[in-house]
Formats: sequence, structure tokens, C-alpha cells
Amino acid sequence: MRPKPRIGLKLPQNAQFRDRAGACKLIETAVNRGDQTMTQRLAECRADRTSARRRQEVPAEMIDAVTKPRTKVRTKTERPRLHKVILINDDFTPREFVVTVLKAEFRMTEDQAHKVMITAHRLGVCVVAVFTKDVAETKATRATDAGRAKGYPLLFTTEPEE
Ligand code: TYC
Repeated sequence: MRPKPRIGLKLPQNAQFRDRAGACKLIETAVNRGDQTMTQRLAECRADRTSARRRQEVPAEMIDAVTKPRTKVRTKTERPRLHKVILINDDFTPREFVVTVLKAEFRMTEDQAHKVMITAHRLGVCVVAVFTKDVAETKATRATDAGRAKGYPLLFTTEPEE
């Protein structure tokens, strides 16, 4: 097999190159192909590249300092504060009506509603349930309004849970 004919590459002595890496490669090719006049330029070009790289060198610990965020992101999500709905006793609202309202507005069974009603009747107040603020207020208002519609002083209030 005949050796491939080499295509000579001759660069002008004062050739200017746009980028250092490309320039080095081109000069190297020229030298490899026998252009002795470029030997010195190649040495200079390589020295130039090395010092350019050194100038940009950053110590490892500095890279860390730049890329790592300095503040921690808080991922904790606070639960909304719950509010109690409280049933207040009075001397006029019929027991059975109180039970009916508790069942309708707070989805209680007859048994649960009766226990809550009797607790309020005996102690003066009873916690019915806990909800987010909005839900607690809406339910307390609706339940109170149900009594008012019948002319009873039935009262449900709300307060934030400790
Ligand atoms: N005390 C009322 C009665 O004897 C019944 C009642 C119970 C009313 C609880 C309100 O929150 C209440 N008829």
C-alpha cells in the first residue's frame, strides 16, 4: 500500500487567529506537516493557552462556596389553627330541637347529638367539634340561625383551639 500523499499546510508568519484553541490546533497541523517556520509559534501558542487556563483556575473550595446555596429552604408547612364550635345552654330551646340541629349541621348520630346536648344542658357549654376557622364559623352561624328561625335562643359560638 502506498502512503497517503500529505497535503502541505503553510501558514503566513504573521497569521492571526480568532480563538486560541483553534489556533494551536492549526499551527500544530502545519508543524506536523513539515512547516518548520511555525515551530516557535506553536510553542508560544501552547504556553499562552496554559497560562490562560491557569488565570481562570478557581480553588475547589471556592467553587463550592459559589454553587451551594447559603440559606436553607424551609419546607415545614404549618397546619391551619383549628377552631372549636361550642354549644351554649339556654332554658327555652327544646332538647329534641337541639338534637335535630346537631344531627343536621354536624352530621352526628342521634346518640352523639344527644350526648352533646345533655352535656351542654348540664354544664352550660359543650364543644361540638373542631374545624378550620371558616368552616367552624359557617357551621356555628347556620346552626344558630336554625334556632332563630323557630324563635329559639339556641346559640353556637366559635373559639380558636389552644
Ligand atoms: N336546656 C334546654 C332545655 O332544658 C335544652 C338545651 C340543651 C338547650 C342544650 C340548649 O345548648 C342547649 N329545654
